[in-house]
Amino acid sequence: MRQNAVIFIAALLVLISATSCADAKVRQYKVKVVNEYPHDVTSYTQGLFFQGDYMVETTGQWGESTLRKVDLATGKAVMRLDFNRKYFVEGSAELDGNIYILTWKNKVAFMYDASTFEYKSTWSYPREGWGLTTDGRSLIASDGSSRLYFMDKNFKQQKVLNVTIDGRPVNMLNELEWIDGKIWANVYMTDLILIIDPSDGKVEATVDCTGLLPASLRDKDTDVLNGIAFNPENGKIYLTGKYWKRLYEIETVAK
Ligand SMILES: [Ca+2]
Repeated sequence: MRQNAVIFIAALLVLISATSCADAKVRQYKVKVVNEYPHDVTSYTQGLFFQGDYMVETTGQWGESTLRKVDLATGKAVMRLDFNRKYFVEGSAELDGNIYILTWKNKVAFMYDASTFEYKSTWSYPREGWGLTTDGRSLIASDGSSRLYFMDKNFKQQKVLNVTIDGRPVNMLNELEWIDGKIWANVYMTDLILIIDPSDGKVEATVDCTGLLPASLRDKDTDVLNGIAFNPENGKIYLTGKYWKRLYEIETVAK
């Protein structure tokens, strides 16, 4: 697995560097840290989005899966739900007053009331759940492939978007966030985020997050970048990772 991951990342970097020559339209950004906040190191971040001034986060792993409403300044949960250890929770998004939550391999998705965290429904789900976001009308999900699945709020599939750079598919799309009419997607096991045009799946820009979490804040448990949240009320963008000690407000700058 680890060897496959290294090969995959190497191939991806070759693809992106080749693309930057072949297709000048793919813009390349890096990140500038504007603010940093504490992040719960027990949080294996899978889903991240804003609800008013609060961050909502879903976390994965068997026996560690949670839904949390988090105070940004302290990183502490003001509301928290713990899932039965038979569920490995993945991405999450809020649509029309409900929070939708995917699971990795359980083939179910959950729906909770967004303000009370009251359980509402369990839906059958046809594939692995990875990331989830919404454009305000559809749920948009990844499954670790290069495809993004658009579904209505009853999980009825509306369309499948194939994500490509220079005509070639980009696999391992993970955590998602709808930002200003574009889809931002983490590429799993890399420091790379893609900015995707939802109309045709073409990657318009890449955001290189290398070095975002400094070595001084990493330890043996620190895992990969995963977690993108946008606060539409102030336009701020936040990033974190699995078991990271920090959550960052960032801006993109040309590379
Ligand atoms: Ca997100």
